[in-house]
Amino acid sequence: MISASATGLTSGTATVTVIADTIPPVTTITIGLPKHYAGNYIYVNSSTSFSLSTSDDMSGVEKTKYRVDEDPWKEYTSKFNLSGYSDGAHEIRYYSIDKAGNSEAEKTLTVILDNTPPSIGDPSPTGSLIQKTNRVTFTVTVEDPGSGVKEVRLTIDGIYQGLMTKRGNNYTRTVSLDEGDHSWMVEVVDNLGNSGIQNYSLELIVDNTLPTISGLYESSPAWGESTIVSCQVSDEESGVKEVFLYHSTDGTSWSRIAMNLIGNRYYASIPSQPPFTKVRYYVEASDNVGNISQTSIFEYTVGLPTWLYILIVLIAVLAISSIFLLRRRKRPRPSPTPKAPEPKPEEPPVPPPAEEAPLELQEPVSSREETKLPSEEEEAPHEESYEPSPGEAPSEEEEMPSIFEEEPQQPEGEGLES
Ligand SMILES: [Ca+2]
Ligand SMILES: [Ca+2]
Ligand SMILES: [Ca+2]
Repeated sequence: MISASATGLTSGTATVTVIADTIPPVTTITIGLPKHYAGNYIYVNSSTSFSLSTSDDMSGVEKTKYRVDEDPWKEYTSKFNLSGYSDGAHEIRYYSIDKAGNSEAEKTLTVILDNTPPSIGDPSPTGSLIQKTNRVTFTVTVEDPGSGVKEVRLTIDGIYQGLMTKRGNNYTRTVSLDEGDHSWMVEVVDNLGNSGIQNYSLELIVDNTLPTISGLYESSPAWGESTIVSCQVSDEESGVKEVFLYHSTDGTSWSRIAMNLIGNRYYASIPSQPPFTKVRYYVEASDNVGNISQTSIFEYTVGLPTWLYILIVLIAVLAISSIFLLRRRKRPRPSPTPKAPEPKPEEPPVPPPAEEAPLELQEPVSSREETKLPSEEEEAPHEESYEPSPGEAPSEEEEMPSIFEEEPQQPEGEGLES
């Protein structure tokens, strides 16, 4: 009860009801744009505004205060931002007091400030580009440690080409270009709209011509010798990268040997193969942009070495000459056959023994001797062996071989016939 008195007033009573305000006000914070939520993190940049609104149940709001990190408390009058603060995490604390003096407990909002556009690196291609086709793949690496990369845009010669596609940290896009000079631009944007631009230049040279292989040479191989293959290779645009020699002995499986440039020719050797082996080979050359040319398939047969040919010829010559020599040695011996005329005078008596022989065979003689010595044995002892045996027997043996000769026999046979 409250009592009051004043002069001239009649005393009386009045009742006033007082309601105590014991509930503090409630303050909420609103984050403006731009902002980006990622998991539990809130990304903002220095243009992002923060506003605080407060309500109180009874006595009304007396004031609202806030501070950033450990800065002094400020009385909130209008929205604010984090301009002037460095990138990274920041804490915004705030509270209000009502007119009854009730103070709200401090509230805290943590945000990550990101004012930095994504970084752009490893641009490709730049400078002079020689390649097989006019399809050019542009590549850059783009990173943003803050709110993250949102877009990477490609512009060539002032014409927007579209977004580049992410592959790991790389962003690529393939475009068809004419040969010659070009400028290209990459524009990057993060999730808060922080953007950056890089410009590059490029000269495109298209090499779609194959290397030229000429002057192919192969050493004529023989047994035990490797085959040296050499050739010249040239390429007008990107230049010769590699030259390989392929060879096969069965026509299906191929072995590859790198050919080495010595002077202005490329060389490689095929290992030695057995004589009469058929070896197939061809040469393949590539330029620095991947154009590949091949020769047709060539074939050779491994021969015998020259020294072996010479040896064979020498052996043949020796063999022929020795045969001639042998014949010559045997021919002079027929000359003693003049001695044979000596028996010739005795030949006339020969026919009679031929008649006597059957007579003797009919006479008592062993049967086995009949077959072996039909007429000569018995004739010989009768006429020749008894008389000339002491001195002439050896001469007969030497004369025997002369019988195998055809010429000496014929005169005897003729004599017999006549
Ligand atoms: Ca209150
Ligand atoms: Ca950023
Ligand atoms: Ca070429």
